[in-house]
Amino acid sequence: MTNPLYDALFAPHEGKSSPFLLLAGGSILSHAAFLEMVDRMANALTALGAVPGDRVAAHVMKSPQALALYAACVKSGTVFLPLNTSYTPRELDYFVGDSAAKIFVCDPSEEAAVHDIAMRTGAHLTTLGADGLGSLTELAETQEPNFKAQPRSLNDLAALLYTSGTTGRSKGAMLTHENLLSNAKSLVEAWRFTRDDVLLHALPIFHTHGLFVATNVMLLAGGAMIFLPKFDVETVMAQLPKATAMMGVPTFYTRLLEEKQFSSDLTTNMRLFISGSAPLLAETHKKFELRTGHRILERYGMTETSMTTSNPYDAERRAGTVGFPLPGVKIKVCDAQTNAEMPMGEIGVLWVRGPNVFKGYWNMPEKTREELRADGFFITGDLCLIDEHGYVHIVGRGKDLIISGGYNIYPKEVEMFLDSLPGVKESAVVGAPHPDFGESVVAILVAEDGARIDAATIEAQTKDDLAGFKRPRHIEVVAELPRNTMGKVQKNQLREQFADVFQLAQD
Ligand code: MCA
Ligand code: AMP
Repeated sequence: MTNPLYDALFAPHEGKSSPFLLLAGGSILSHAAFLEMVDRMANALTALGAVPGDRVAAHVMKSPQALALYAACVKSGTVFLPLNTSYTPRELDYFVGDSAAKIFVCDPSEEAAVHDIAMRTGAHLTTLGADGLGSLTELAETQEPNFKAQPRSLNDLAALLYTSGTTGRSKGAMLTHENLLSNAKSLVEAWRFTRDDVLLHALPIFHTHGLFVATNVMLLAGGAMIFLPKFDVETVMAQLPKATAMMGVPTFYTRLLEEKQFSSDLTTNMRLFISGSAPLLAETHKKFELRTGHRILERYGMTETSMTTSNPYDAERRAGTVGFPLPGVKIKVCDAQTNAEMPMGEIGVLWVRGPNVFKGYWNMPEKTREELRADGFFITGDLCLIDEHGYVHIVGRGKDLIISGGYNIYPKEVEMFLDSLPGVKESAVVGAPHPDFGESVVAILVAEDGARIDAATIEAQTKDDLAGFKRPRHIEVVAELPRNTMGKVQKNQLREQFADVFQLAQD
């Protein structure tokens, strides 16, 4: 038996001195050196008691060692569970507990704050910092630099990625070796990646975009990555001339366009700019082409499905569309109420089927049945239409979701937190257009009878418990929320009412 992901993504590079990670400060980590790190790390995980199938939760900053941890999970047959670095201990508690993680890797600075979580859930706590140091790497350094890849089947889990849900409770999407491998293969081909490519990697590695779309594609193609800790516009501009491709969320592109010095002189070596995770405004697409001569290639996907559609590499990349289904992926557009397939050109909910579609939600069979049908189609909740040329347009969301700078926020989760604060009777959370993040969070609150609440106090109360990107950036206290005759809060009315708050704040 083999290990499908390891065999395809990592094994071909064993012993190769080819560059893999080009790091800030100029040092280069070869494929061979990276794989040696992976073997030591896999031995360390085993020494800590992890066996194939166990979940390894990672709340760690981006570093070569953090990437090696992902690879070590693949090689040891354990299930990698990456967690957004901005999650607070309150949020981490749920993920570590729900997944019954065997190992919980955290940043050394938060060890004391999450100690109780590990005690309560029975996870073994170990540390890894942004500098690559911590108790996990200390243990890894004492281990042998060889580890035999553990046998796995295509249907075995490789990763568990939590995505928030409309009910306010996050769902763990179970991703198999086949899901990740089939998608990486499609993308390498669709986007023509080869070993000559150098990808500018400024995305976080705890989500599908930076981890699977970017990293798996580069591993399969055999190229190198300029591996930056985060998106910093100055650094990105300085590194662009050395890169051939970049993947980013729309905020990357709008931030680059805001820089006067950003010009085609910096992009002559580039062959491809890719955007996804949130809608790229047609206006940004056009401005980018005017400035650089490059037409950004927009694609569309989800944690549950990895990538499903992409604009073409060779044919026309159409602004405001996400292109065509990838090879092997079947899509259809269905009526939200009847599930009947819609005629071409009409708006409905996008359904997806293919080897890329996940196995279901961890420990949530009912939720899985609701969204992943017996015939293999996954109901994305995104509203789209397919035009007469076959291009898919994402025109909205059937789900109550805000996407801020590429991060998803489910209003229900924030509302549940706000409702629990002293003096708050109820709340409604909506997204409003934001010049930098695309969309951002607005909270509208009603005080309990006789209580006084104000925006500043509420804001302060969100600091310790809500990840930064989820925190409302505008808070309004009102006498009552608008409701329809059925008593349902009229979110569309609130969205309209607060549509300008971030624009006005900028003027
Ligand atoms: C950071 N902050 C944010 C965001 N990011 N607030 C709202 N939305 C955000 N996205 C807040 C922090 O909490 C902090 O707040 C302040 O901004 C500065 O933090 P910093 O880390 O310096 O922020 P930044 O460097 O400006 O980050 C913005 C960013 C980053 C570069 C756009 O968010 C980013 O890299 N986003 C990529 C997300 C991504 O990879 N998504 C893929 C999901 P305070 O000052 O109050 O503390 S996968 C997916 O969606 C599917 C599968 C797909 O199709 O790809
Ligand atoms: P996540 O659950 O974090 O994987 O985010 C997936 C969601 O991001 C999708 O359901 C879409 O709503 C959105 N998304 C991803 N790519 C695009 C895109 N190119 N255009 C519009 N929305 C997108």
